[in-house]
Amino acid sequence: MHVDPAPATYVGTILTAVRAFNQSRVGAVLDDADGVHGVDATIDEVIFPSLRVVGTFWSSGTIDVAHEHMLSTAVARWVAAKSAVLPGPSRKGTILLAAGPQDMHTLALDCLDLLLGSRGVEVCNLGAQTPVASLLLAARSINPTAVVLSSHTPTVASQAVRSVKAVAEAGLPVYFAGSSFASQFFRQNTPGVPLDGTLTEAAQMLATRHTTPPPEPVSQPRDRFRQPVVASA
Ligand code: B12
Repeated sequence: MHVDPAPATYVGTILTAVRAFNQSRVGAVLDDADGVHGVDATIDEVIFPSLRVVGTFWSSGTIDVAHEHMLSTAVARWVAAKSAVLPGPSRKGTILLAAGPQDMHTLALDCLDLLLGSRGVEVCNLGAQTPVASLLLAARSINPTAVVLSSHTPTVASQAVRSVKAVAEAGLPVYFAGSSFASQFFRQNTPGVPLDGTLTEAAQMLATRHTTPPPEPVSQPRDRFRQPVVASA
């Protein structure tokens, strides 16, 4: 009997590929995981755990920063390829995404972008190191239904908090995510709503709360007048 591997199994395979600098293998493993478990689980249960392990190994000196860079590039390529073949948005409302003014960590934002896109949500993703003034400029221009600000570098968290405050002062619903906001000090000084759960939960919540589905197709007039089928004797 064939049993599909659990999502966690792919993490070990990715780590082996990362150690061997086998970038194409990382992409192939993500394709396999996606084929079996779908894009939501691939992001939450394969990509994120792999990033955490590689981040921990890098900070403890077990692997080189080159390994971390290689995994980051492989993930970015995979997410971009998946995003490129999505159909256009079908829901009403645009979600604006941005990293903090000093923050180069964009992978989680790109993954959220993909998960929102796969739900038919229009996204405007400003990416890394978005200055506060530029974030407000984009917000004024597209009038988003919600803004998500991410930051993963606690040393630059105060700048990210400033972005969140500026968006809240502009009267827009604002969410924040990433390890920079783990500290209670920042949480107490940050308006907005934390996204602490999985990316799938965040995408689902943003889609349902801040965007609306396309209108239901109008029922076919022919159906209304269709005669009930009478069984013949
Ligand atoms: C990839 C990576 C990089 C890449 C980023 C590439 C890219 N395009 O994104 C590069 C190489 C550029 C990089 C640079 C740096 N990095 Co780095 N990086 C990482 C790594 C491995 C993954 C980051 C990530 O995407 N995390 C996403 C997930 C995996 O993080 P998480 O905290 O578990 O997420 C949970 C929640 O917070 C939430 N969440 C998190 N993000 C988001 C986003 C959204 C939208 C939502 C809804 C939810 C959500 O979901 C998860 C729960 O289910 C992390 C390791 C780690 N554990 O995060 C280090 C890490 C964040 N980096 C770190 C550091 C120190 C740096 C540098 C300062 C290194 C240096 N000396 O130059 C620079 C900072 C540059 C800058 N100014 O921003 C440290 C931060 C240390 C700390 N906490 O104090 C970490 C934790 C590594 C470590 N273990 O030490 N990094």
